[in-house]
Amino acid sequence: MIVAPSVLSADFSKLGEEIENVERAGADWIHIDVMDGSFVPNITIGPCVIRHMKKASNLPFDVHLMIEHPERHFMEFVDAGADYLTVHVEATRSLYRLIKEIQKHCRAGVSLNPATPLCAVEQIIHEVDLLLIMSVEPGFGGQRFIPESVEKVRRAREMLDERNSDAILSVDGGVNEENVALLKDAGADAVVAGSYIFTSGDYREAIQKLKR
Ligand code: S6P
Ligand code: MG
Repeated sequence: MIVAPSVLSADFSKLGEEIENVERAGADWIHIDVMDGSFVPNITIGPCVIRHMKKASNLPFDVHLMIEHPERHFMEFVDAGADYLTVHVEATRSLYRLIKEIQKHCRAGVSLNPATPLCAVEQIIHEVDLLLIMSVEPGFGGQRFIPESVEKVRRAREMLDERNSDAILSVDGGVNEENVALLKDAGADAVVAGSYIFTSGDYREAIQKLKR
C-alpha cells in the first residue's frame, strides 16, 4: 500500500521538518491539499509554498487541487514541482483536454467527491494515471470516513481492471488503521492520511500500520 501523508494536518510552523519526519518514517509520497475557498470552503496553500516544500524531500509530491477552474492554474503547480497533479471532475468542463495538458509535464489524476458517481469518469478513466476517491466531503482534515466509500473503491477497481488500466487507485479522507484493511481488500493501491498520522505521536508506527 502506498501511504501518502497529507500535510494539511502537519504543524505548518515547521513544515519542512514535518515532511522530513514523515519521509524518515516510511512515507511513500507527500500529499498536498490545495483549496481555494470556492470549490471547497477552506483556503490552504498555493504554489509558492509547494516550491519551498520541495527542498525538504525527494519523495513524489501528490498535489490535490480542490480549486475551481483548474485549467487556469495547473501550470503553476507543475512549475512548483508536482509529480502527480490531481483535479476534480466537478471543477472543470474540459477534463479530457486538461488531463492531456497535465500529462505533457507530470502524471495526471482525477478525483471524485463522495456524491459524484463513478460514471462521471467512465469515458476518461483509461487516460488517467491516478484515480482519487474522496471518502469525506473535501474541505477539512479530521473528518469521519464515509463507509459507503469502500464499495465505491471496489467498483472503481473493477472499472480500472476491465480497461486494463494501470492507474493508481487512491483514497483520501478519514483513513485510519481501522478502515485501511477494507480499502486494501476493495483494491486501493494508495491511501492519503492526514490527521491519523500527524496526531499519532509516532509517525513511523502510524505509517507502518497503514502499510500492513
Ligand atoms: C479532506 C481533504 C483531503 C485531505 C485531508 C485528509 O477534506 O480535503 O483531501 O487529503 O487532509 O485528511 P484526514 O484527516 O481526513 O486524513
Ligand atoms: Mg487530499
